[in-house]
Amino acid sequence: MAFSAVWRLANLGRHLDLSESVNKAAPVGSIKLKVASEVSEALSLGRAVVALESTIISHGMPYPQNLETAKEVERIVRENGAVPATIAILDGTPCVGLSVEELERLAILGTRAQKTARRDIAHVVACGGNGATTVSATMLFASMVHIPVFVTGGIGGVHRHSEQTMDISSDLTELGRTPVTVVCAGVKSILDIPRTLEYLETLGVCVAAYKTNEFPAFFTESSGCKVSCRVDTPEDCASLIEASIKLKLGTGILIAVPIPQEHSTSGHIIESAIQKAIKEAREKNITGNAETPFLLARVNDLTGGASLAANIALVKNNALVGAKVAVALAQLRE
Ligand code: PSU
Ligand code: MN
Repeated sequence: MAFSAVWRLANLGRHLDLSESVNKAAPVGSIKLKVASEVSEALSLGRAVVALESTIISHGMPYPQNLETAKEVERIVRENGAVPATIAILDGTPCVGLSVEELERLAILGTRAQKTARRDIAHVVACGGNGATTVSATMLFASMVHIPVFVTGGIGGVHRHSEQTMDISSDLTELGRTPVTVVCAGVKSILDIPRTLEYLETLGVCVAAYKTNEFPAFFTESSGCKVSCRVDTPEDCASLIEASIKLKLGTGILIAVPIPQEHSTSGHIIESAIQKAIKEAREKNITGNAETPFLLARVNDLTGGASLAANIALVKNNALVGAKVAVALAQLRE
């Protein structure tokens, strides 16, 4: 087993000098949290670590592309000088840093793993289940062990028609309460992008766009929505993160990186597939946490795999940027 430590959260505070805000989030008592030896070593030495989520593996992509992408993303993080820490709950134990066998297990489980947002964590732990963590749950575990940077493809947001459904992803509220920086390619246009940005403003979340003034729209580079903060280098990102932490703002940061231009050409074809998939979801009454996985899979079918290819390309690009940000942050703190 690749784990040097089975840390008890109650003790973790002493080992890692968890801040008050983290202790508040951490259950006190005998819940175990497994941290891979490579990750705990890097954390204790102040080296760069990048957290990665697991719902993108189980629910975001089909097998075997999910496994190939997960491994490739970890490789890119390593190649750029950081240690990857994919986060999931396995047999009821929250794990920070997975072995290749564990990544395979999750990838094969696919949607049989439970999609685990913050609200689901206690249930999955209590029944000893396998939980693939969404952005909200991944942020929470990353903050418990003090990993400041987290890379994914896209986050959840305010859904279209939310004025009727109240469907607003807990990823947004987590960004408002947990000090972790999420590097992503924006939110998909399956969501309501302007409302997502409004909601993040309400929650006090800094939204920064990487090398652009506009919030990207996942499959395409621009959404038509301006952001108030632009960052042009990993060092810019590191300074922003450090300032936010030193100010004890307690909120997360969203760094939105546009999809590389060569992969964004199919964006408009994908957009019409999205419209069709949303209509189908309405007709089939697919709502709640089933909606995002349904739309992702359906859009992939409708585009003959083009959306999956673009998704994989942008996740890899985010891993590259995120690793560089984590390295720049570690250097800033030396
Ligand atoms: N967006 C993607 N791919 C994904 C997700 C979002 O392009 O796999 C996943 C992430 O794990 C995110 C979650 O945290 O969906 C949001 O789900 P919901 O909309 O149910 O909150
Ligand atoms: Mn939802």
